[in-house]
Parts: sequence; structure tokens; C-alpha cells
Amino acid sequence: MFSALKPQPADKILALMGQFKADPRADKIDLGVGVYKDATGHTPIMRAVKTAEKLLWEAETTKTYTGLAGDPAFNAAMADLVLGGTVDAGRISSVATPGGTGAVRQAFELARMAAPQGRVFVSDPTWPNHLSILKHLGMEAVPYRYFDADTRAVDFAGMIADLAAARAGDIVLLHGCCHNPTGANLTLPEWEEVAALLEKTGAVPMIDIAYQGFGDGLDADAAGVRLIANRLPEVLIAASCSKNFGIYRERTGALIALSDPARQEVTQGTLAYLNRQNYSFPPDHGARLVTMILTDPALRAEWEAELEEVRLGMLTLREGLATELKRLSGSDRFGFLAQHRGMFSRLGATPEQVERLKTEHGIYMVGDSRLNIAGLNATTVPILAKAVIDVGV
Ligand code: PLP
Ligand code: TYF
Repeated sequence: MFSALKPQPADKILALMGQFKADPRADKIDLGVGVYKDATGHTPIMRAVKTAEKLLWEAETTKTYTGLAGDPAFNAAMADLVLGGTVDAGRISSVATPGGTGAVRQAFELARMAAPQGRVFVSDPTWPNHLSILKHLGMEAVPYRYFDADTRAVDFAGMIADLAAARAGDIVLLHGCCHNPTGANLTLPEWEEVAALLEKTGAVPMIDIAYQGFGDGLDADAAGVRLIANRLPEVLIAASCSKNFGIYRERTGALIALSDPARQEVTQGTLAYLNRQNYSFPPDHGARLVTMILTDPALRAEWEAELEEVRLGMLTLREGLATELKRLSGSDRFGFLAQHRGMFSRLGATPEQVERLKTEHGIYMVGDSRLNIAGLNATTVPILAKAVIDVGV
């Protein structure tokens, strides 16, 4: 039977991780996979997470099953983190999922159950996993213009023009903040316009928020989600705890669905049903740590402080890189690096230039020239800047 299986395309980002590991050069620089790294290149366990793990080890008395939806306290804490108490609890359905990816997958599945012919509008470009999951589910992805390759900013007029084609039954997938892979984000007035357009078309927004706290701060990064949540009757939100709690391998995320209160029970039941079909009970360890941190004032303060250090560190690297490139190029054309937010920016290098950065300089970035800002430090910023100019970007 297995002889009928065909080779599947590799995930380019994960394949790059393997290439980097195999490179023997001591001075190689990893700007590939979207994992936060400190100045020494280490992905730390956050202080509050370490403390919560210790407390949990002492306090936990059972590892029996939770519920299909996961721990209700986690679901409530995540809804509060993302929505900031702005949405009536009667509209909120929520389940714990294995990471943000699990939430994305189940959000698509819910959409397909509700509207089998519906299409999913995706930004061009978007996180490659969005496209591969949609393909796997046999759902149609419709790209909308998002990134202006010349300005490296959002092509908002193009985006609005393309989203006008969405209709009831369709999903419009938006990145809540820190757009992956471009780093270019909507302003609040632009979110307003998107909300007005969605209202007109009847399409349902789905917001993937995987980097809350990495851009302009925990509340600022959720401002677009909160605006949409309060303007549109139905909203899907896939939230990841991988980055902002640094618990990647614990597989922690939440799928939140907002509906009319009259539809909440069925919506919640559908989310729990989807968990059961896919894996029954969601992972609990990471979710429990997140709940402890979000609900204990001291732990929360510690987490928020460290998250802020991480965010500001990335901003400093952005500014440093933009300044160095301005100096070397004698132009402002790299100014977008300081305007972008989150871990990523799309540099605008050609595939050949990306290849040369790798082979000649040992600098690894994704083929579309997405670079992970957190892969840099004060020493490597000037090295990258020089290499970028050297290969002719
Ligand atoms: N969505 C986007 C845009 C991402 O970049 C990621 C990756 O970090 C995720 C979702 C989900 O990540 P995870 O499944 O590790 O929580
Ligand atoms: O875009 C990234 O680099 C992160 C990590 O299949 C990631 O989101 C990459 C690929 C993948 C899952 C996570």
C-alpha cells in the first residue's frame, strides 16, 4: 500500500534549518526559522515559564484527561489576552489546540464544515503553512495583494481592491500583527477600512495571531483583532503561545470563535468536536503554564517584563541594521527595516542574492529573502549589512 505514496514537498524553512546545521563554518549566521534567539544565539526558557514549571511540578496532583476543549481557565485567559475584555463573553467559544498551527488547521476545518464551497483569501505572500494546510484540506486559496515589493510596505489599495471579491461563505485570513513573512503591517485606520469592507461583503475574518507582544506591545499588537472582533458578527482567531511564551515544543495555542450568543453553544460544541476528531484532548502542559502566568500578578509582571525586553531588543537590532545600511548604501532605501515589526522583514533580495549570502557569507535566510531579525546581534548587524551591499541588494 505504501508504494502508492508520493514524496511530499519539504517545508523550505525547516529544510533551511537542516542546511544551516550542516554548514561547518564557525561564523555562519542563522536568520532562517522564526524562533527568537538572544544575543548569544540561544532560545531561552522565559523566567516566568521556568518559575511556573517549578510551581506546577509541586502543585500538580493528576495528569488525568482535561476536557475536549482543554482547561476552561486557559481558554478564558487566552480570550482575555487577545481580546482584552472588549468582547461580551456570550459571544466567545474557545478551545486549546496544539500550537497556533493546530488552531489554524481547525479554523479552516470549521469554515469548510460551515460553507463547503467557501474560499479562503490569503495575503500574497503568507506563511507557507497556510497554503499547504489549505491544499491538504482541498480548500481553495485566493491570494490578495498585500506587499508592495518596491516600497516594502503594505499595498493597501491593492489589498482592498482584491478583498472586494470576497463574499458570504468565504474566509479572509489576516495576520493579527507582525506579518509573516514580510514584517509589513496594517495601521489601525487600515484595519477600520478592512472591517468596513468585510461588513459589506459578508465574508468572515480569520485572524492568525502568532506574535502578540513582539511588535508594538501586547495591547497594541492586538488592536486590529479587537477592532475586528467588535465590528464583525462572526470571527475566527488562531492564537499561538509558541513565540510570546517561548514554549515552541509544548504545542500551545487556542482557537477562538466569536458568534451571535444564540449560536455560541453550537459553535463551542463544534470546536470541541473538531478537537475530538483530530486528537481528542489538546496538550495541557504548556497551556497550564500560560494560565498560571496570565492569572498570577507576579508571574504575569515577570513575563511581561521579559517579553518587553525581547521586543525592544529586536527593535534595537532593526534600527541598527537600517542605520548601518543607510551608511553603507548612502541611501534611505533600507529604512523599511526600522518600520517593520516583529521577527521578520522581507529584504527584497533576489533568489540569486539570497543564495550568494548563504554560499559566500554563511548568512542563511529564507529564499524569499525573509530574515529573522532575532538571529542578529550587535556583532553580526554590520557583517550582514556589508554582505547585503556586497551581493548588490
Ligand atoms: N501562524 C504564523 C503566521 C506563524 O508564523 C506561526 C509560526 O510560528 C504559527 C501560526 C504557529 O506556530 P505554532 O504552531 O508553533 O504555535
Ligand atoms: O515561519 C516560521 O519560521 C515559524 C516557524 O512548518 C515555523 O512560523 C516554520 C515552519 C513550520 C512551522 C513553524
